[in-house]
Amino acid sequence: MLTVYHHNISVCAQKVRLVLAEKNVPWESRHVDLERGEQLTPEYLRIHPKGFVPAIVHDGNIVIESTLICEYLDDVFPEPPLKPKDHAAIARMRLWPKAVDDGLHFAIGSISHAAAFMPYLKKSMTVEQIEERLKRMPDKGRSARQIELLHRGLDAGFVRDGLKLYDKSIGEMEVALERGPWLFGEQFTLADIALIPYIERLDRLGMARFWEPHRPRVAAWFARMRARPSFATAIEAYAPIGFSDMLKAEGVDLWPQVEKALAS
Ligand SMILES: N[C@@H](CCC(=O)N[C@@H](CS)C(=O)NCC(=O)O)C(=O)O
Repeated sequence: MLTVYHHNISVCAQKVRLVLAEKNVPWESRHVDLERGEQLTPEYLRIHPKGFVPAIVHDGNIVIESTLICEYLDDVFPEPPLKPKDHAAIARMRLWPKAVDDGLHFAIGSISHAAAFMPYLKKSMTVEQIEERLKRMPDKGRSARQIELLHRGLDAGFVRDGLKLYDKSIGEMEVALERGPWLFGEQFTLADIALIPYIERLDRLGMARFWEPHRPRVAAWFARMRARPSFATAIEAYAPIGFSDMLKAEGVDLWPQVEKALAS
């Protein structure tokens, strides 16, 4: 029995759903309502003490942290394998999920909040009300960052750093894709799964110019990824439309601001 605690547009949850879809493993869904703070209930904190999605419970065993969950699922459900065979190659492949955990995850959170989530909240709340709510967050460092996002948007220093990190990482993807259709050559691996939600989110935010038109291999990789049945099952089915699509729908183009941040 496999239960997955997830959220429809969480990038980390998307990775786990992608692995499950690639392996065609049945699972039971527990959607955690992050907007209503369900991740902080005592029941959920018993599963994930940090109050994050995703988490899985497999035959009574709890596994947390999306990268570790993906690895676990690949070990327990080996077909089709999502890792190379050779140990040295596995270590190199793991540099991609590590890059996500070391920086891109933080970056996409900041960029998404600055570009779309904060403007979305501002539609129903005043800046003062949002600030009041953010001040109540238990993690004071995070609270301070969110307040900075609220006021400075894409101009906040750590958002600029996130945009620059993305630019560098997408440049590295373009180079890696010289060797084959996937990040690790001919084989589709956990490296592709680790990155796709983070590229998909940028696309939804209207920031495809990170790779279009000057990084054609990344563009082709993204198109190949979107054509896989797992993309429809694990990503599109859960978020046909979300507030990350708001900018495109409203015709807002943040690219001039992104370009300015990248040049700063
Ligand atoms: N390193 C963790 C990060 C998990 C994480 O940041 N999850 C976000 C959604 S993508 C979350 O649950 N946020 C809830 C919150 O911020 O309260 C992982 O990869 O699983």
